[in-house]
Amino acid sequence: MSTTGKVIKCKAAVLWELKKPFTIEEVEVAPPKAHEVRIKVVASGICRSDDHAVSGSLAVPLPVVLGHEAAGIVESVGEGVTTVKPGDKVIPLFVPQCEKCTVCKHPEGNLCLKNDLLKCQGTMQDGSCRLTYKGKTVYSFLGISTFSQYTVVDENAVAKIDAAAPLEKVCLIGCGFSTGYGSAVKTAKVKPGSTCAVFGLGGVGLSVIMGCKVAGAARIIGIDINKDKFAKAKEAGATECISPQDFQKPIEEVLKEMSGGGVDFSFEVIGRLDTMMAALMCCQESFGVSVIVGVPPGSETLPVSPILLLTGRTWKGAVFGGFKSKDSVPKLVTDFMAKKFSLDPLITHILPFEKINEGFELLRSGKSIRTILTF
Ligand code: CND
Ligand code: ZN
Ligand code: ZN
Repeated sequence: MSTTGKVIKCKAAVLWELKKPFTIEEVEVAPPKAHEVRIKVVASGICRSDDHAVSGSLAVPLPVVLGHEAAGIVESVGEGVTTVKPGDKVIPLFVPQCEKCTVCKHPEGNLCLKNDLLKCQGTMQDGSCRLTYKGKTVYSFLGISTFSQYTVVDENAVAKIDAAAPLEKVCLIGCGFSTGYGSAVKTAKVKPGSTCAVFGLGGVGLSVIMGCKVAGAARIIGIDINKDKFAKAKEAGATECISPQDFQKPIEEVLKEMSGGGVDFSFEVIGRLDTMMAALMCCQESFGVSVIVGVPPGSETLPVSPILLLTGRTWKGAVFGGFKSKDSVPKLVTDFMAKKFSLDPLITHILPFEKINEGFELLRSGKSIRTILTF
């Protein structure tokens, strides 16, 4: 029996309170309105940004259904939708691409003004929500809420992908892989023969390393306090790995010595202010480029000496690796299918969706890179 046009009752992981476990609830998912798409989620990765929302360091309205790194199949579409149809394999986009705003029209910009990342209102683009629990509003996360068997997204926040793509792998193209890889190849524009330093060897950090390698970096130095991450980092392309805890002096000094005066490119892929400073300071003072990838606690700021930039360093950052989402995601999936990169080094655990709390514990304890939840 077709579900088109009807409310779907299904399971979703609801976060009712900060710092508490998710509970699996039966929620109602409204049909898509005009220019919206309802998706049957097939796989969703767990990214640290989801955990930042659980801890409160990324402020979101509650109750909420989190999740922003997924792949699924279109169940039905609202009026006027032309770019996807029921049955299409798709990846929801936590940064939309409306094609109409000043950012979308700019050749380099990717943070479409329709995004919900900066305000975190927890709604669809029209200001309302499609998920409810016993009739009461459940907020959306970044417009896509993928920890649910079904979700509704705006048409500009979903990309059709290759029908042969394995969804339980390419879901990582929805965030972790693209964010890291793009930070290296697109935001930093890593050059052949260069030396790179990558702070934080989680799923996003490993993807930065893969990008540095593809761009032809000669040395890729991985930095993490958890040495269990070193083996995977080397598998992804790191040439050496170090822990700040093994040195008496600040890690930026260690990296300057290792690189003969400063690295060409550095990446902060943790989300801490102290490592953002260390990453900035370890890059060469005249031509070094430092990229912020990690999401810092929203309320915190850094005192920075402008001299650090006056000498010629470049300090930048990017969301979703600087990629224009709707244009780039299908191409990244095509590249994956052509074996231009592998997602296997990122996937350490696969769990049924109901075990979502176990998946978050694996992330918090440093035991996983990416856990993929299957629905
Ligand atoms: P994950 O937690 O898997 O990795 C972080 C790594 O940093 C872990 O291996 C830690 O051991 C390590 N670490 C923690 N503290 C330190 C420290 N003081 N010194 C050195 N290493 C340390 O996280 P992830 O890879 O999923 O995400 C990384 C960051 O990227 C995180 O802040 C997340 O919110 C952010 C992000 C950004 C974007 C974007 O669009 N810019 C998208 N998704 C995630
Ligand atoms: Zn993410
Ligand atoms: Zn736009």
